[in-house]
Amino acid sequence: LVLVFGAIAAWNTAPTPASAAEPLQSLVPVPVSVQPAAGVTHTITADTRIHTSPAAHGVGDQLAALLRPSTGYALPVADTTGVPADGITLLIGGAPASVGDQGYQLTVTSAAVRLRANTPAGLFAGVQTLRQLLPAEVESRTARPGPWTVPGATITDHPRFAHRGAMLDVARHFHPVATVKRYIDQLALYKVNYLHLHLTDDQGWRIVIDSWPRLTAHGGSTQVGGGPGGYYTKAQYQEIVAYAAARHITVVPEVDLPGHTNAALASYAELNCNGVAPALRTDIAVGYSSLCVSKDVTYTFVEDVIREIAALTPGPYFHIGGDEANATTDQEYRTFMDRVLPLVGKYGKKPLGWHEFVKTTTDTGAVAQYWGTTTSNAVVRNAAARGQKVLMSPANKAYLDMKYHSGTPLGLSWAGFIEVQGAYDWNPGTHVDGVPESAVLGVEAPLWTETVVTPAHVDFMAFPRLPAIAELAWSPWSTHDWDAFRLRLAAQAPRWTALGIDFYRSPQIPWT
Ligand code: TNX
Repeated sequence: LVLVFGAIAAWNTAPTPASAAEPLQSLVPVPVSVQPAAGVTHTITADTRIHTSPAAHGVGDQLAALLRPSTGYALPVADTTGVPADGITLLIGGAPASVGDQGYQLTVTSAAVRLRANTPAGLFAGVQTLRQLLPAEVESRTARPGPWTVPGATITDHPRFAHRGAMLDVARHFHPVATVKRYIDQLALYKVNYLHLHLTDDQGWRIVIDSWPRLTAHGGSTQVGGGPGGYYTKAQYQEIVAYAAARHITVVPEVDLPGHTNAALASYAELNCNGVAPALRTDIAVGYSSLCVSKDVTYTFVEDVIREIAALTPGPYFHIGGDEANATTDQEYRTFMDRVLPLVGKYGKKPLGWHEFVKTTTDTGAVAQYWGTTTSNAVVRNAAARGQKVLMSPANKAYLDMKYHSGTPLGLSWAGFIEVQGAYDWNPGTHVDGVPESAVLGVEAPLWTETVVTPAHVDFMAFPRLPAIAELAWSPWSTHDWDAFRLRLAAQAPRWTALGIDFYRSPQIPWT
């Protein structure tokens, strides 16, 4: 009996909290296909070995590192050329073609666990599924009693969208490397594969640019509310990029241009049309600042910044911001983008930006990030008609900085309150008129940080909405079912607790 995704939806029509406790029915994001092997389980023991094909060795080491602290087992990882009869085997190759370059097939029998994919990224995604099939205590960093039992099944899975993103605003409040790494770990568990870092804004510039050192020395010295701010050295930034890459997450750097630039304008008087540097700002107003579009030094500055950051960026995108440029006229905005977008290409990157910018270019490699609150938008509709791709981040659905309800202690509410069901119940492939699924590159959940200061704040705003958005980005729409999702989400909570994630206990979810 093969339960394809349609059958899973049917299977979940009469869910009970007891059935949701079954790990095969508790996966987030829900897989494409789950075929349970009734009555079969596999138990990881002190004797379990991890066998890997050579290209899978790195993911095997990551699986072992994940399992060793809680199990207390040695879990040696060794290369194999065959398919051993026992233990956990990770193989590159031999997965069905349907899983593509990001999917995997996981087979659990009483004798063995076998995970196959066509790429290390696919294997890594499969490891996240295996992780969720183990008891939540597997997330503990100290030894737990187990038993470490996995339900028998064959799971065949691949993502709906290639681009599954999250954004962290490190400009409004600076978030140190450790906080970003913690977020990366959380993203990996839900198969998110892009981390967009909003590195610059009116209140702070957060990455060293060697040719313009005052950007961080002065422009990085404060933040919203007037705290000390901070910034990443290039070495620290590279540490983040490498940490993400090891988890198959690509960092997208954003330098917000030409607005949202007060920190740069305050650092260098010559970037201002009047030649006068404004004071640093620690309030949360938007739309008042702009680089001087008519000065050549502006483009020297922008090219230096793009060149230096592109050199630290293995990924394909450079995010140029482009939002809320209310201090420039439409013509100035176009003049600016006409000069800046080619610079992104000059340094080997594709331009990504908040959707406004895409009105200035017909480049089909340019990606528009939709952040509007309506389902009809001429800029993105026209972009899709021209063959450009859209990244979906509708503010009234996907913004993790919106309050859950009027009493939420953190967050803003300009795009509305977003409870868990609101974050989950929309379809990225049909959300905006004239932007069909084929024009949608993926989905991103942005976390702006005007009110988000600590790692606990990040946890509270991201959980449980981040997993909801991650499921929209990964799982086929045919699996979409709020009644089933809320039970699967509830079953994730013990895992968050084991990970030390202090989540919002939404009354919409039957937490156990
Ligand atoms: C709008 S969304 C902004 C940000 C704010 C955010 C707060 C967008 C492209 N710009 O500058 O931080 O709202 O929710």
